[in-house]
Amino acid sequence: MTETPYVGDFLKDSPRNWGKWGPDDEVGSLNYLTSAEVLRGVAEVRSGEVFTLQVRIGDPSGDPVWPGREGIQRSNVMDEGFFQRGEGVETPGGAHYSDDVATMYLQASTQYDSLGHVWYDGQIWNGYDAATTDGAMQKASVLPIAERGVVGRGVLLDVARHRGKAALDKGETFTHEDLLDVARAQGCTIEKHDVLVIRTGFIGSFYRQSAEEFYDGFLEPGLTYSPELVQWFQDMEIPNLVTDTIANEVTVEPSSGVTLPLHSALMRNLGVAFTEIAWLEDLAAACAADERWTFLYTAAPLKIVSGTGAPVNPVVVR
Ligand code: UVW
Repeated sequence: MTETPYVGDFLKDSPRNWGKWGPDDEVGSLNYLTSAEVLRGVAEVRSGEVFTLQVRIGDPSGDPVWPGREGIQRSNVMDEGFFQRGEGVETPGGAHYSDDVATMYLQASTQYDSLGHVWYDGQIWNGYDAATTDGAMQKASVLPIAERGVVGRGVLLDVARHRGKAALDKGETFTHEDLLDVARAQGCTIEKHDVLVIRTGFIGSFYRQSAEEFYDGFLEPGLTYSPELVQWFQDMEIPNLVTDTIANEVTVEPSSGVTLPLHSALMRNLGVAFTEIAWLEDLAAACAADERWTFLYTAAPLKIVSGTGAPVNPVVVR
């Protein structure tokens, strides 16, 4: 059996955008989303329908998370019961209130990863030193993305529907050429600077089965690395990849055995923003119903100082 290569060797010839937006850049390819791109997105709005793309926090099925992470713990620490027991802090006027406390992995719901979330060779996006993290990201955290916001023209590529499946199988892969085929079949085009929204059906399937079944032999379906695919993202100047999987790419690249190489090739090297665990079922049904697959995509992750990522509820208007 051949040994899995080190990701730095595997990607040694992969293109990089380090320095392209200056030595202090922390939002990478989101720089492609200029005001003109915002207007290009606005021009896609026809019917005024609104879709929110976050999964529910606190759903009885739990939270779909990467193995090793935990779902979100929310507990109530103040409600009418506290006041009736004399444990609430009464305020002048006598109105009562409720409070919840939540503990969560920042990657445990629909989320933006920071550009510094994944690295190799001790360097994160733009060449910043990964070691300066020191318990709190000093560079390329999620905060600059949150403060900037993300608005542009989005295109939904429904790979699952194209393959006639409710959801892709575990480990099932597709390439950028498959995305072009899907776009052709849908009668839409992928344009330069589009926010790519890719549906695999995988997160939808989380809610239709037990957690045991979902995590058994955990291997997400998704885009699979090739130099051509990375070059296509580079040529198309894709700012943001949004998918309904936990990690936006096939868990293990089949030919090399490398885990999540697109995190390194696209996020670390090109500065492509990653949005994961998106809820796409309702949006996809609407797009299929009237065969309109492009829309205004907007997202504002939470402003978490030094965050490795931040929960988000993207809003699509079509
Ligand atoms: C990992 O970091 C493993 O995945 P994600 O991008 O989903 O956080």
